Amino acid sequence: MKTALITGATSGIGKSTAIELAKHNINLIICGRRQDRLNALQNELSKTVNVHTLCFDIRDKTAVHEAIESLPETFNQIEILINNAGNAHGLDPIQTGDIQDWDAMIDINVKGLLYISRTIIPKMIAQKSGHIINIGSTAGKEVYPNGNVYCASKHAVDAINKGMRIDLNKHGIRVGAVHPGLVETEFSNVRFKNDDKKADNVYKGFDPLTPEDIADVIAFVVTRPYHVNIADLVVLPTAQATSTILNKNL
Ligand code: NDP
Ligand code: 8X3
Repeated sequence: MKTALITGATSGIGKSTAIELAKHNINLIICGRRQDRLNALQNELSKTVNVHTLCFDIRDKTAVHEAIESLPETFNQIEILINNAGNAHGLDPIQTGDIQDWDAMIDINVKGLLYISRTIIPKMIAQKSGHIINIGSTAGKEVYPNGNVYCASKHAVDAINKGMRIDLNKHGIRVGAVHPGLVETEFSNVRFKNDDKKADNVYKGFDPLTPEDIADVIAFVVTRPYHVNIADLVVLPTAQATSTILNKNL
């Protein structure tokens, strides 16, 4: 049985991906900062597969390293890495953007993804197997109004995904990205700092993607035969034609 490490498994796309991969008999290392949620998910999924929890802040490179080094022998061979942890913080024009929000997005979405990848990739090279799925976004393909720094962080993920694929190709490690459009998760609650009414409005008036839709796609990607690498996949709700927030009244 393979083992997958999923960052950001306490909510949304990461949590749904854990549930979906368990159905495919993939053992799981689930990560996030909320241990209570990790415990609840572990209890739920342990009936089917082996589940280990790692509670750390992905911005903290020492914590990332220590968490991976703490893995017991049975979870030490990570074949699948789902780089999913991330969020938007704020939706402001560039001239009034909150610098703490900018730091958070760059530290989590870009540097955090790099820290965990840098810790795990050498192990994948040594074991001669690995598959990395980077969760980008349509915001990493096109910029939308007031999306500035979030979009920049996701453009960085797009570039890192391509760079990883080039560098790891000779080691036989598969690398690919899934870029979702609007998915109804806790994403907008975080973006709008728990203004839940505003967050709900993002998904009013159309059918957004669900986290299960993206989990389904990720499960498809990781269950392809070894010679197939899904390199770059954009997944939109049918109502969305391009990178934008459809509700203009936010
Ligand atoms: P959620 O807010 O529901 O989930 C975000 C996850 O990231 C949580 O599990 C959270 O865990 C984790 N996370 C956030 N900050 C940190 C941190 N500092 N350290 C460790 N973990 C962290 O959002 P989504 O599920 O929607 O987002 C998942 C990914 O999908 C993100 O990369 C996002 O950019 C991307 N995406 C989302 C879209 C959407 O419309 N929802 C569309 C396109 C891409 P915890 O708080 O417990 O640490
Ligand atoms: C998340 C999609 O459009 O809300 O990456 O920024 S969006």
